[in-house]
Amino acid sequence: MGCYVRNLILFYIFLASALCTCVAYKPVVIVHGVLGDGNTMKDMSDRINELHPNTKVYLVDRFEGWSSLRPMWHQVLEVGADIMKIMAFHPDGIHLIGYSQGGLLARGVLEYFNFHNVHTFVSLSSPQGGQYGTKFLHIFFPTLACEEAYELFYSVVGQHTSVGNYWNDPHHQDLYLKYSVFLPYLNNEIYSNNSSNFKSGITKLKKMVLIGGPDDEVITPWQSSHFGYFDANETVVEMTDQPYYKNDSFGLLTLNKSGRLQIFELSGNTHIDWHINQTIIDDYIVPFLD
Ligand SMILES: *[C@@H]1O[C@H](CO)[C@@H](O)[C@H](O)[C@H]1NC(C)=O
Ligand SMILES: *[C@@H]1O[C@H](CO)[C@@H](O)[C@H](O)[C@H]1NC(C)=O
Ligand SMILES: *[C@@H]1O[C@H](CO)[C@@H](O)[C@H](O)[C@H]1NC(C)=O
Ligand SMILES: *[C@@H]1O[C@H](CO)[C@@H](O)[C@H](O)[C@H]1NC(C)=O
Ligand SMILES: *[C@@H]1O[C@H](CO)[C@@H](O)[C@H](O)[C@H]1NC(C)=O
Ligand SMILES: CC(=O)N[C@H]1CO[C@H](CO)[C@@H](O)[C@@H]1O
Repeated sequence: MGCYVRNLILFYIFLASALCTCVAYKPVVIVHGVLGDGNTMKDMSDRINELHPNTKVYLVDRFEGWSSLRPMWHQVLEVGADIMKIMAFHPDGIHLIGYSQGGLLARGVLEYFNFHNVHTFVSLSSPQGGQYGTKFLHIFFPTLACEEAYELFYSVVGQHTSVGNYWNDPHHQDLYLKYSVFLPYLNNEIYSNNSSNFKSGITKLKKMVLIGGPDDEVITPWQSSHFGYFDANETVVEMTDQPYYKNDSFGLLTLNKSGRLQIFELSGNTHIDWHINQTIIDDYIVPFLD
């Protein structure tokens, strides 16, 4: 009888530890925005831990401040190498959150390091479709006119800035495709040896969550956060009407068709609000970090 009780207790201990492993939340990596640093994402990290106790959260601390303007591929390779090391510690998978430029950087990591083990990718008001707007431009280049920025960005020199890498001038698409070394490749708008790898990095995600909204004021058009973008008349073409969506060039259609693409349009947030607004963290981000 004593032995039976002991075995029963051992069994419950075994069961409890098995359950503990089951409910453990996957680690989360957060990529900060342009001009930001790891610490700017600390509130989000703290809140994730309040709601999902014991979650290991890694804040990317590379390319902080002005160095966030370094070329996108350079940042993708360095940050990606860090994230690969984190993944090696967590073979059951991780979640990835990118805010603003950090969301585009994170997409670059997912596509380039297509053997990643990311389950949920959250893109928080990121210029996924590119950027063409005065307010954003003037944060870095106060005297440059939006209409003329292409002359700087669509050049070999201009491509040495992150902003140039995703500057998407709807009136100069020929130059965009000719000079931009980043966004058209990431979108597989230009076919390359890497195209099918890039796509597989997206289609293996369990979930992609896109968050953005009309009061952003910095991401222009704001629909870029949802893969929508300007046509030649500066009319916004929604994601589902974009050629790269319709021909599934990098996997968005595949994600959507299988119910793995979640899009949230939220009003009342300017660009600097997204990562500190607790409603957004609680209701639109944390539920996907299981
Ligand atoms: C998909 O559409 C893009 C336009 O965004 C085009 O550049 C690309 O060549 C197309 N790819 C395929 C495989 O049709
Ligand atoms: C792409 O791959 C093909 C075949 O493997 C190779 O011949 C070609 O040189 C590659 N192109 C580039 C730009 O690496
Ligand atoms: C832009 O507007 C003009 C005139 O309204 C129209 O003819 C043209 O087809 C439009 N172009 C696009 C890309 O929608
Ligand atoms: C994809 O997403 C859009 C908008 O989020 C939705 O309207 C559409 O029905 C979805 N499904 C497919 C197969 O495109
Ligand atoms: C936070 O976001 C929610 C959802 O968009 C919005 O309704 C609310 O006004 C925002 N709150 C603050 C303080 O910005
Ligand atoms: C951006 C990128 O990944 N470029 C690589 C694509 O593949 C070729 C080789 O096929 C590499 O040389 C590029 O660096």
